[in-house]
Amino acid sequence: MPLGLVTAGESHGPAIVAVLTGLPAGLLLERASIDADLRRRQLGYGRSPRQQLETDTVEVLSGLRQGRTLGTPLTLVVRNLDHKNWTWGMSPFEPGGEPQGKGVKVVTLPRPGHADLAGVLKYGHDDVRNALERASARHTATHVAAGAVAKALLATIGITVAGRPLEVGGASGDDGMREATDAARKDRDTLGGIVEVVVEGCPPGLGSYAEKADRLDARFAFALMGIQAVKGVEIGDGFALARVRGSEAHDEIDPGLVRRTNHAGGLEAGITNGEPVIVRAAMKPLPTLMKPLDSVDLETGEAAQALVERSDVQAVEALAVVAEAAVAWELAVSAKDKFGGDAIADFVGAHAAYLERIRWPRTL
Ligand code: EPS
Repeated sequence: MPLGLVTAGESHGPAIVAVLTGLPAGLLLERASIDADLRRRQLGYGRSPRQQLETDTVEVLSGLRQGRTLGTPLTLVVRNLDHKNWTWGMSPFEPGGEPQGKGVKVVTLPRPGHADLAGVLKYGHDDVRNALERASARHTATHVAAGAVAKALLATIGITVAGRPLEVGGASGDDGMREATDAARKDRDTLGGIVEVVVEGCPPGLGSYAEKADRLDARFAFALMGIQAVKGVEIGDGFALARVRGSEAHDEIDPGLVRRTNHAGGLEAGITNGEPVIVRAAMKPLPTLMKPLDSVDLETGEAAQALVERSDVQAVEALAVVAEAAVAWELAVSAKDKFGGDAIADFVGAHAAYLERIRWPRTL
């Protein structure tokens, strides 16, 4: 059975949820390592005051017993602690009584760059909130929880996945990224940035060229583009490869089947080639500015300024964790496709047998 993932939940609703299917039974999961990734996603310079309201931790509703997966759907829940301020405004049924708390006023000022305008037009909403709640990057927490499970599965076959920020607002280095963030905060503006995810320990042969959708680079692009605010994805040297000749672009093969270089980012024809997998994602500046952009009031049709809500100045460090989770999930899907297994020992055994067949790593 292939790995499957469905997520649900609104930013200020009671909780956000992920349901994972197809996991082998017997996989050891530790609450502390899932919570550590949830925490990493919340940290980072430039995060919103919302993060002081939330302490994301995982709850498990099904599929796990005493730390081991049961081979049944695994349900992960992250509560929105801020929901207590929105119980009337986000009530799933007609709330009755006097309006109180947040979310009671209809939002009619769409933010350029957010889901607001396209969302209300597409779904026929009168209140922009009905679009922005699910479009919010809050729900990346569920993907991070799922990614932590994927990393646990990949660890059983020696694969590690790590994401880090490379640039914020065009600046690199810890100090540069901080300074850029401070300057944007001072101007009541926002920033984007670039993150990189590196996979180590991956054998050749994950992914396939058989169909477009089987190509692992295509799956990474899909998974990363699906993260809020991501506008570009590159594998290995990506766009830079378009500017060099073939003699400089390709990774020559030495005895032992190792490569002299890794311009391809560990992927050829959508299949891993045994080198580290390198994937980058570019994030646009966040669309909620404290100094709002020009927009239109959807109620009056008149020029107005976009909605101002609390916002992150930048969330690039958070994206590094979310991108890591997305890459880990897609890699786990392809590892499960390749090695199968209802029980974790089957999965690990199939991986070992495969390495033996291809004699990997090659030691001459
Ligand atoms: C987000 C807006 C802000 C962010 C949120 C993403 O939330 P709020 O509207 O509650 O101030 O803080 O991110 C998170 C809550 C999170 O946990 O990452 C948006 O519009 O996408």
